[in-house]
Amino acid sequence: MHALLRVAAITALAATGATAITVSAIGARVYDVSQKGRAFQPAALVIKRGETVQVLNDDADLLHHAYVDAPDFTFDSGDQEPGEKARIVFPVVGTFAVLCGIHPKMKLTVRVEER
Ligand SMILES: [Cu+2]
Repeated sequence: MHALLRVAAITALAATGATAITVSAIGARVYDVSQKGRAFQPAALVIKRGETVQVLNDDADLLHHAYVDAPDFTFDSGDQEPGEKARIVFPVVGTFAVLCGIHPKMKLTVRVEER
């Protein structure tokens, strides 16, 4: 990262808190995924290693609970109340299923490619 950008990232971090760390310090994309109506939308993504998938519980009255359980990568959001977002950073290359612990039919496939 360019030195000026790094300074900007640190300044943003000081100003706005943790959200700025993930976006600015890594400098990688964040992919937003809806869970409305008990379905991940989009249902499939192709991203680069180190990028972030942000799953939002945009259902008004349902809990969701996103998790990944792969041999080389695991993630667990805990219960997501309506309005809550969970950020999943994928550190390894591969194809991963993001599932919901509450709604077994929900599935998001994330293919992570080398940068
Ligand atoms: Cu769910």
